[in-house]
Amino acid sequence: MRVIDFRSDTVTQPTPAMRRAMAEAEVGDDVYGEDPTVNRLEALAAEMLGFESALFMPSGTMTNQVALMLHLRRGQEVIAPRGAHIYEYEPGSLAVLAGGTIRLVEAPYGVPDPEAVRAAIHTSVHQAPTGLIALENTHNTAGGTVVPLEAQRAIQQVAQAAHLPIHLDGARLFNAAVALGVEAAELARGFTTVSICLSKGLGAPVGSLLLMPRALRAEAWRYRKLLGGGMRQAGVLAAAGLIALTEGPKHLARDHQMARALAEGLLRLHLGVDLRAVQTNMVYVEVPQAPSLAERLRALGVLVNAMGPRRLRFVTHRDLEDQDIPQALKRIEQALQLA
Ligand code: TLP
Repeated sequence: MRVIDFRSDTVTQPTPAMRRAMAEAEVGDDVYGEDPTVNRLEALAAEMLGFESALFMPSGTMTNQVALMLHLRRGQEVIAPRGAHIYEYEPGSLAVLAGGTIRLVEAPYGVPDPEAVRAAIHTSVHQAPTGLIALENTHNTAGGTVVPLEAQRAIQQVAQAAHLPIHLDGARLFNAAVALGVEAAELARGFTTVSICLSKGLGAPVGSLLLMPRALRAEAWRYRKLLGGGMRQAGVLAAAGLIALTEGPKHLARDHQMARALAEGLLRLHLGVDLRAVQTNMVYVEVPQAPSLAERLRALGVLVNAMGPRRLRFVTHRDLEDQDIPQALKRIEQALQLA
C-alpha cells in the first residue's frame, strides 16, 4: 500500500537533480566564509528578495531565533499574531535565547488588525518594553493563510511610526507569493529581517536563510555561531538549496490546487473544513478526537498531524501524486466509518 504523507511539506525528498548537484558541489569551509556554493546561495536569495545580505542556517527555527536575538534586548517583548510559530513551536527558545517575552494579538486568518498592533505597543516603564513586531506569511496555524499586502503595509507603518524593527517569519513566503500572484520580493519589502525556508514546499533537504541589512550581518553571524550553527562544507546543502530557490516556486501552484481538491473532498465527507482558510497548501480539519482519527488513518496509510485535541492538519507537497488526493479521500471515508 502506498503511504500518503500529509504531515508536512518538510517530508519532501531531494530530487534527483538536487542529489546530483549535492554530489558535485564546489565546497569550502563556510565558517571562514569560503564555501563558494553557500556564498552563491546567499547572494541569490538576497538579490531575489531585495535585501543587502543573507545568511544560510540549518533551520527556520534558527533563522527566526537569530532574528529575535538581533532585535530584542533582555526583557523586551515581541508583538506577534496569535498562533505564531515563534511562540507555538519554537520551544521556549525566545525566552532562553533572546531573553524575550511575547504579546500575542488576535489574528483571524493570520492577519492582525494594524490598530490592535499599535495598541499592543508598550511605552510605559511599568511594562515590558516592546522591541519588535513579527508577522508570519503564510500563517501556519491559521491554515496556511496569506497576509494581504494592504494589511502588511499598514502594520509595517505602525512599526515604522514607533521606530520598531519588524521581522517576517516567511518559512512559506513563496507559497504566499504564488497565492497572491506577486513576486516574493514584493512581500519581503518593508521588513527589517525575513526568514525563508528552503526545506518546506521548495523541496530542499535542509536549510533556511535570514535576509537582513548588511549592517546586521556580523552580529547575525556571531549569533549563528553562538547557537552552534557554523556548518563547514555546507555547500553540499546549499547546492540543493539553489535548485529549491530557483525551481521550487514553480511547483507550489499544484500544491495549492491539491489542497483545494482535498478540502472540497473532506467537506463532501461532512468534515469541518473552513474553505476560506484554504489559501495555499494546508487544510485544517476540526474533528472531535484528532489523535485517535490520526491513528486510524495511519493504519490505512494516510499520515496526518493532530495539531491539538480537535484539529488535524493536512499539508500538500510536490512528492504527492495526483491520484493521492482521491485515494486519501477514500481511505478517510473508510476511517470515519470505523469510528
Ligand atoms: N513548522 C513545522 C512544525 O514545526 C509545525 C511544520 O511542519 O509546519 N516558521 C514556520 C511558519 C514553520 O511552519 C516552521 C516549521 C518553522 C518556522 C521552523 O522551521 P524548521 O522546522 O526548519 O525549524
